[in-house]
Amino acid sequence: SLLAAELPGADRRGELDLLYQPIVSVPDRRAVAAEALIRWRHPQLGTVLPDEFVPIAEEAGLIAAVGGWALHQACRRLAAWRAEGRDVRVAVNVSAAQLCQPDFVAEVAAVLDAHDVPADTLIVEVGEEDVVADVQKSVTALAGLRALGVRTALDDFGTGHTSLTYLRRLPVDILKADRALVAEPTAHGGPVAPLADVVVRLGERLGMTVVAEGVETEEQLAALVAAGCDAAQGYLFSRPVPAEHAEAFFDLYA
Ligand code: G
Ligand code: G
Ligand code: MN
Ligand code: NA
Repeated sequence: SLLAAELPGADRRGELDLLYQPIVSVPDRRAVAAEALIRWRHPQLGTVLPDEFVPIAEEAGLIAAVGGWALHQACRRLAAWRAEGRDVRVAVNVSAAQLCQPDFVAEVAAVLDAHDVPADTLIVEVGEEDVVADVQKSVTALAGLRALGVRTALDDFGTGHTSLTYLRRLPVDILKADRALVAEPTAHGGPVAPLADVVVRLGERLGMTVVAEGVETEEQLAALVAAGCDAAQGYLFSRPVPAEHAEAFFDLYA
């Protein structure tokens, strides 16, 4: 395809970009992290979204290059924000092909070192469906990241095929409840959406922090707070925005 032919070198041509979406603790609504979301600014086609080009990158064997660019760029931004005294963490999305490369954990260690950022300020997100693709390799890589001090997150949770016994084995610190769960109607018009409520309790019982994705309304937020959710992300707080706009969400240390 045209995209597959043009993706090589998109990083060098300056066509890749990262937007950031704040993740806020609730109910206090304090921004605690920013998720980095990649965009390809194609000179003719305009903005190409990751759902379209990440699978192409994976098929063309380019995911290590694209993912490596995103990891570097996100850590550079994280280092700059922390140098300004901002109390922030950054979450990076990683696909299965990238996570399961034998040198991935070493690459993360090298990038953290190069930008001199504390490991516990980086969050690596991997999709539930990505983990299922190779559970053993994923567990090994996630455990390796954790051994570095990096935080790990299971993305899009509740829509894929992770069994509860697998979930128990996964070395993840954070459960990101997919926006489909958040959008579920509340029961009998009451305050609690049943599926989101169950995911919050599940995370609690497994000792994982729960982040609700795709929060768009105050009603959804209220239901999540009632359930005891730790953090939330979504258009209610902010769309994904350029770094210079995202930084305003983060407090400077006193
Ligand atoms: O930004 P948007 O909501 O359109 O993201 C859509 C999907 O693309 C999400 O599932 C997200 O995890 C994924 N994604 C965003 N940025 C990256 C990235 O840098 N690398 C990988 N592998 N996936 C990404
Ligand atoms: O799969 P992942 O969670 O990494 O991707 C996040 C995707 O969800 C991005 O494409 C982002 O643009 C999108 N997103 C973020 N917040 C909201 C929201 O409140 N509503 C909807 N519909 N999409 C959102
Ligand atoms: Mn994500
Ligand atoms: Na998600």
